[in-house]
Amino acid sequence: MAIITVQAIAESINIMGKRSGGAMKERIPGPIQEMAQEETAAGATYLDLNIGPARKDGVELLPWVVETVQSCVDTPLCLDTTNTDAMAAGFKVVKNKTGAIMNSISAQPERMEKLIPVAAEAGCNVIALLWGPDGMPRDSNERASMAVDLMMALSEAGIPNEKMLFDPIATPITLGADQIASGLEFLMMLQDIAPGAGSTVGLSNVSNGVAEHLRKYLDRTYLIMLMKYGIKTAIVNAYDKELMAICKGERQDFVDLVHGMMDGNEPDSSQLTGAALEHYKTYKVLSGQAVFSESWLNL
Ligand code: THG
Repeated sequence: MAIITVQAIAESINIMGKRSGGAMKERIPGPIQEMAQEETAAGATYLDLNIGPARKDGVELLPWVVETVQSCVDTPLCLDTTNTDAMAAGFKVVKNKTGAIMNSISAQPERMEKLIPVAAEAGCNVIALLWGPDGMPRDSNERASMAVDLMMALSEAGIPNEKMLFDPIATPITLGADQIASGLEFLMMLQDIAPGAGSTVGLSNVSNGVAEHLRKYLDRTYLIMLMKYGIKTAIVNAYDKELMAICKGERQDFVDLVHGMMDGNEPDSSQLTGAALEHYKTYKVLSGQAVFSESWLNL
């Protein structure tokens, strides 16, 4: 089988993060610059700079974070905030605008109105988040209809499909495997909806609420499942070396195992050991063939 890779959008420069959050609030460049260098060295294609809602000082904070990072690395940036004024202010100082990502435009009319002109002007890539006026889509059809709305509005502004990254919104395994299946189903439909468009997902959403030491197993196997349907980018923890190896196409044996199972080929699990067995058990849970509990790897 052909080698598949995923462009990693490194998630750790984040207002909620231990190292980066305090540094952002206090405007201390050092920790943020170190993280930018570490994430870049780990193989990140983009650096997500997430200031959250930043209601008070976002228009000042995001440009500061952008300039802080740009002064030490050339890695393309992914600006992540729900504050539309901060997003516009951040893009003003981005050096490589056409290589950057706006994270994100959702299917909420006021966000579309404010941000689409900013994205069109910058010529950047855009994450089209499938989150509507009524919140989270319930199934793949609702995802498809939101995707059509977003694609039409982006196209009208002159943004080509190739600059769009659709995010079907990953949901935690604790909410059940049906929602996970519906996100995957949407990815299967994407090239019919928006030919040439890309995709992304906040990977670690899948393991939200699960004990910290177990999260990485869910994230890694889920990424391999997304790769079957051509996920182009993913927002990931670049400090997880094994996950980055999957992104870089260096774990072909595990990709073949999980994709084989997705095609209905049941391996002889008594022959599996180590990480292969972990992927096997985790796939069973993520696909809904086994019920999720925090002891899934021990069963
Ligand atoms: N889709 C899109 N953008 C997104 C998300 C998405 N942006 C935000 C989020 N989801 C993805 N980013 C993160 C960033 C950090 C963590 C998870 C997702 C995270 N942080 C550590 C934790 O909570 O354990 C804390 C790290 C620390 O303390 O340093 O998990 O879905 N388009």
